[in-house]
Amino acid sequence: MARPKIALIGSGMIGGTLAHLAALKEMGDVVLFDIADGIPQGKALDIAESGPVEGFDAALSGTTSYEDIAGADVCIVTAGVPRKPGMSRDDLLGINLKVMKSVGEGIKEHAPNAFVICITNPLDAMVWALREFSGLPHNKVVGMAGVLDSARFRHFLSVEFDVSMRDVTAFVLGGHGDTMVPLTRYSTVGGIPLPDLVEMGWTSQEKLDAIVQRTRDGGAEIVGLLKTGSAYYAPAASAIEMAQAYLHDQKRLLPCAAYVDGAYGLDGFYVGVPTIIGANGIEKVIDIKLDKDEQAMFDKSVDAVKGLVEACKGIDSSL
Ligand code: TXD
Repeated sequence: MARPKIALIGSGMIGGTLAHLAALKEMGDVVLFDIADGIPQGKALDIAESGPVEGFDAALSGTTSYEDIAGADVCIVTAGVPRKPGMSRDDLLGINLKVMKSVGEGIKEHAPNAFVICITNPLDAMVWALREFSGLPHNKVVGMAGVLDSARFRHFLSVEFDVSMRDVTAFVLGGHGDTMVPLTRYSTVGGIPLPDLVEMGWTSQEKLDAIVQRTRDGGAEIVGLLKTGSAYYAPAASAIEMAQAYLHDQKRLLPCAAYVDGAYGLDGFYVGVPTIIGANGIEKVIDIKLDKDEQAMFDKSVDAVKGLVEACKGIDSSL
């Protein structure tokens, strides 16, 4: 059987890291696409030349032509401009909306059967726009944010509790932004919910609140340190986990920016929710019960995303 084909639209910091991880994990053959001629070709060749050392057989190529993504099984979209210090995700809206239009049209024409994972910010609005421009089924177009946000939450928790991060699970809902909703009630260490751990005296409410806030600010913290761009190792690893869930029909329960129609009282809207990812893309949206405070935070987050989607419609009248 032929190897799966993975098209990476955008070959910048995350795109290059995605290509490297996909090759190391032997997920399939990788095509790097970018409008900056030379970058995708150079990164593809550099990673391919690590193959003999690492011992992988994946074929890698770089291109500036959409024809080369033909028949891709998975497309991961990072094309656009990343956030610079002092710039909010929303500032990126106008620039990246235009990028989503060209990417959506390229995917529609050349890879209409692909599972498409959008990473470009502002995430929840961009994944919505990409779906609109590509016309692909909603279950095949999804945004990556929740896996990254909960990975950050898990990392901070594992350091606070001094336990392996393998034993920490975390749940993050809502939009990828300052209004994201880390759910402490559904986050656990070895199956013990975080509020119980506070009661047991393993940590304090103040410390837990600080970790929740640090999770919300996780992207900005990295931007502030790097100064010349945003995070790329953890974002790439997170999207790879989603791609693998699809390619291997793993039925993973992962938080993603998915199209929600019916659940959470929403009618046809992209926002971060727990989903099942398998061979049919987003196979299910898990509608969990929220208490009053959580619902209020979720509503606030949904409103923030709604504002962005309306702004997109104001910029591009075809939406
Ligand atoms: O959780 C998340 N979703 C995120 C999102 C976490 C971290 C970063 N996140 C966002 O991902 C970030 O705000 C950006 O919007 C994207 C990509 O971040 P990256 O760090 O990879 O940005 P780069 O290095 O600038 O790469 C972007 C590439 C660059 O090579 C451009 O030449 C290319 O995109 N680009 C295009 N490619 C194809 N087509 C078009 N139109 C295009 N425009 C720019």
